[in-house]
Amino acid sequence: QANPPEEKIKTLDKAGVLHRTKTVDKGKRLRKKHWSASWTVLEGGVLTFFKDSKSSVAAGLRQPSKLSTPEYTVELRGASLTWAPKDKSSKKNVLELRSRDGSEYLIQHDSEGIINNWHKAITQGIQELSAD
Ligand code: I3S
Repeated sequence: QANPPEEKIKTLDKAGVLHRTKTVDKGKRLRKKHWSASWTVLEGGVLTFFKDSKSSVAAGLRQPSKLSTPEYTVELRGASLTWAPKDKSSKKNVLELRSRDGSEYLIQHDSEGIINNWHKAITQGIQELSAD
């Protein structure tokens, strides 16, 4: 059966484990990068990075409401996503997400296929929101 529109918005778009680090906090560049592997969820125009990967993955797959507190939530409305320039990281397959509030995040996965899928999904999320 068809879901009412308000429920459709909350449909899970994508979830998985990504490496990520925050580089700018509301316009203020952070001194050090702290990369960590984190369970990441794209849902309803919001990208959420959870604190750690392992416990969150197990809990989140069983019962999403039991997920640990998010470490960062990024509103995709007004955000932009690009491939990170080489000077931002020596790692391969790095995306740079800039949020409307002037924060920046690097997102990375060793698999080109996986990072390409995230690139598509986040870009689509941003476009859907700006179409409103
Ligand atoms: O921009 P940086 O300083 O080259 O970033 C690296 C550091 O965050 C480093 O931490 P330590 O300074 O504690 O070693 C990380 O381990 C590296 O991964 C960071 O560089 P990459 O190029 O991997 O983003």
